[in-house]
Parts: sequence; structure tokens; C-alpha cells
Amino acid sequence: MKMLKNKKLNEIIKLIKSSNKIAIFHHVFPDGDALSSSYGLVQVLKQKFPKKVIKWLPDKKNIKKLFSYIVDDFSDSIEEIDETWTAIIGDTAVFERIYLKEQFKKANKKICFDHHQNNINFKTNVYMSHKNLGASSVQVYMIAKKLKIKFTNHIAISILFGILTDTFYFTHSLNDIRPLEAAKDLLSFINKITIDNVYKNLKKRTIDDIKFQKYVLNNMKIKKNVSYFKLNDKNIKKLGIDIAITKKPNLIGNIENVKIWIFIIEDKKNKILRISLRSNGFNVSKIAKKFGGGGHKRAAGIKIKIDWKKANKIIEIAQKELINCSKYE
Ligand SMILES: [Mn+2]
Repeated sequence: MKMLKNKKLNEIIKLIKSSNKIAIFHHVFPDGDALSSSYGLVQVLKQKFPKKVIKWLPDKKNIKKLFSYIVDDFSDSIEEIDETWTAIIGDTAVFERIYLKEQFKKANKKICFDHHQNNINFKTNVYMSHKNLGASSVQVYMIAKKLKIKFTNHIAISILFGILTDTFYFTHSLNDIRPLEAAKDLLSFINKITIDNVYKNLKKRTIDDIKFQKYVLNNMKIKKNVSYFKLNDKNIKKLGIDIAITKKPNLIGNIENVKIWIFIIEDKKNKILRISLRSNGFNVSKIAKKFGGGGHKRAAGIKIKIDWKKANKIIEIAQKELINCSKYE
């Protein structure tokens, strides 16, 4: 398989093999891909190396809330490590985004694998970057294949999960065969009840979701090929919804003539605006980087202090950039 011919992948395998204690981290606000890149990898390494100590450092509260239908057991979780461990982080190369980053820092050896556009901002022994890959979970799949593990139903779904969520069930433009290749292989180990249950949970919408969606569609704006939606704390309270369900930028995306969509949510507790940029071709990670954010070409994010003038400026910049470039990047 072509994707397994990778120098960095070999280096990761070598370092894993030479480590006796391996601690796996994930990024803050874990999503499906973060889960597969941590929990999924734990399952892979545990099977291959039953004599090694393989642990992860999960954000238990959020993972229980979001992914209890994948993770049913936290017996492999720990909260701290020391300099005798090798640490692994997937799905981010930004130190500040690592959950329990101060623990990560302590590790003797460090491995990072990621698929975002950002350049890594911390020291590692190995850094495997696939900037145009649909999900970091595919990198976990590469590690599993390279180790020639025996996939079980649970291992396979623990990896496939992040591929499904980060590619939105393959609804993005399919210009890369690797997530599909990995999914095809993984699906062959997954039973019908398991995959049905995952889809049922992923597709589920609550009454609060509907309430929020109604509000978004009534209050979004479209101007100069950019659609945008702003939600302040006052209106979150008025709607009576949890901020955790508001990160849904694609509610205002994929509309004819709209090339960029921008979703701005006030997070009063953390005193920030969470700005999500999406596109159907234009490189929005460039805009995000200008404001200290990052991400992918078609999906990027920015966090700024609460400053609606600055948020409006980001919308204006997106509109201007579209005028300046006649063709998508
Ligand atoms: Mn990801």
C-alpha cells in the first residue's frame, strides 16, 4: 500500500517499539478525530504490545458526554506522567492545543502526527505531517497497518470513527483516496450493529439542535459571496441552549454563490469569540493565520478576545480576498 511508504512512519514505529511506557494525548475540545487519534491508537498499541504500558490522558468529562457509545471503559486512562514516558499527540501540532500540555512536556521522547496546515511549534523526536489528509485517524490506520495488527470490531470502529467525522462521512470533495482506502479496509472488520449504532448517534439531532438551527437560518446574512452568522452570549441565554451545540458552521454553507462561510460564537466563560471559517475551495486557513488561528484549507478557526469590531473585520477581509482572487486557490 502506497501510503505506508513513509520515512516518518518508519521512525514512529521504531520509537514506539523502543519505548516501554507510552502516553497518548489528544487536543482540547476533543472531536471524533482526536478521539480516534488517541483512544484508537491506544487500542492498536495495546493489542500489538501487551507487555508495554500503554495509557492515554483523556478529557474524561467531555469524552463521556460526547462519545460514550465508542469509549465504554476508562481503565487505560491516567492523569500524569514523568520523564520515563514517550508521549504521542495526534491531530494537532500546536502545543497550546494539547490537553494536559504540561504533562506532555515532561515526556522523554515525543511523537506528533497531524494533518493541519499549521507548522509544528514544539520539539519532537518524530513529526509526521500530512497536510492534505482528510483525518489524522488515517495516520493511526497507517501505524496499525505498518505494525500488522489484527483488527477487531472495536479497534476498527475506534479508528474509522475519526475518519467518518473529519470527512463528514465523505461529503467533502473526494480528491484524496487515502481516507476511503482506510475506511474500506476498516469496514470489513466492523459488524452491522456497531456501524448502525455509530451512524444513529452521529446523525441524531436534539430539540435544542433544531431550535438552534431555526435561529441560525433566520439570522444568517449573505453579502459579497460570504455568508456569516454571529451569536452573542445574550442570545445563547435567550435560546436556552448549551454553547457546546453551537459549533455548526456548515448550517450556513454550500449555498449557491457563497464561497466562504463564517460562524462567530461568543464564549463568555472563556472570554473569547470562536470564529469558524469554511469554504468550498478558497484557502481560509490563510485568513485564520493572519489572526493567530489555523486549520485546513477549507476549514479553519480563530479564537480572539471578545471584540465584535475585529470579528466584522475578518468578514470584510474574507469578502475582499474573494474579490482579489478571481480563481479559487
Ligand atoms: Mn482532524
